[in-house]
Amino acid sequence: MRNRAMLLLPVGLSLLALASCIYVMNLDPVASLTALPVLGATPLHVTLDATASHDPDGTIASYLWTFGDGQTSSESAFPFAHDFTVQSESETFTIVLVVTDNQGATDTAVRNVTVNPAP
Ligand SMILES: [Ca+2]
Repeated sequence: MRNRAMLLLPVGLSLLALASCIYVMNLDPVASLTALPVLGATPLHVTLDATASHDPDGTIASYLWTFGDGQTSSESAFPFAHDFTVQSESETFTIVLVVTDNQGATDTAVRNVTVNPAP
């Protein structure tokens, strides 16, 4: 009887550890963005698309875009456009997309867009 208890204890502890592992396990989402075009004259009308973003074990709960020009957006993944403008000098803007999955994990994708002054 005592031998059986000593055998079952580690098995029980292992199962408990495994269960808690599965409970907290969350695969990170994958952020993916396309920006077109990435080079052009001001005002540059850039189409942004994050539909390739996904979460392997859940869903993407939110999207946060930072355009590098002081503006942000929480648009969904569906394609939308953002206008980039410069004055007299060329400028490169860094677009950052942060996706958050349904369990709070995040991933980031980055693209640069260069805008030249009007010819
Ligand atoms: Ca996940």
